[in-house]
Amino acid sequence: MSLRIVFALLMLAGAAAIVAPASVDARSTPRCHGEVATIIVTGSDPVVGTFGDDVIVGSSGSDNIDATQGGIDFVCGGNGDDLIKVQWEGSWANGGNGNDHVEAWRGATGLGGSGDDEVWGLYFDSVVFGGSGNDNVYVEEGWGDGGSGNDEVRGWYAIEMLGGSGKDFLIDNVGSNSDLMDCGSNADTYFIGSPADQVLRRCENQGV
Ligand SMILES: [Ca+2]
Ligand SMILES: [Ca+2]
Ligand SMILES: [Ca+2]
Repeated sequence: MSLRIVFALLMLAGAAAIVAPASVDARSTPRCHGEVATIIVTGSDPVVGTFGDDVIVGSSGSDNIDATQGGIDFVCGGNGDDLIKVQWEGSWANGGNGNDHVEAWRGATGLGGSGDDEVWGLYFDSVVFGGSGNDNVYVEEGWGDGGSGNDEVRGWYAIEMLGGSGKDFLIDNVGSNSDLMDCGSNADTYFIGSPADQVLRRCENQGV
């Protein structure tokens, strides 16, 4: 092996040694919904997003995160019982572990994650998911999915309400006009406010 090749190999080894720590750092940077965090919550005080696009990662404790100011925001609550609000289409929030309260406003998407969560889709066209656990999913003129577990899915002018697996209770409130109520697997209970415009699937027991 010539000296030139040995030198080249040593240079390559050196380059690898320099690159390796940087790639480790990139992996360890907190992310939410695939994006690098712009705000990392460290304390217990309420955190308010900016008027621009935010990527907010909660602490391991219970966080209060309000990302309704403006922009397209991603919020990950992580562990703890979190209170999270996001607004506008494209914005996205996931409560993560714990019993979270997630609100998705005006076209945003909200996920409760694991745990027994309360997930609200408010002010038109929001999409909300309870995830695993026994969740309460409330949807106003949008889409709601209880996911696994025994959930209550309640709609006001909801477009679609899904129970998922588990014994769910789906309530189409008086005056609602859901296109579809699918209670999912297991024996579910449902209540409908206006039967004429309702498509029911896999809903076994009508409540009174
Ligand atoms: Ca959480
Ligand atoms: Ca859940
Ligand atoms: Ca369910």
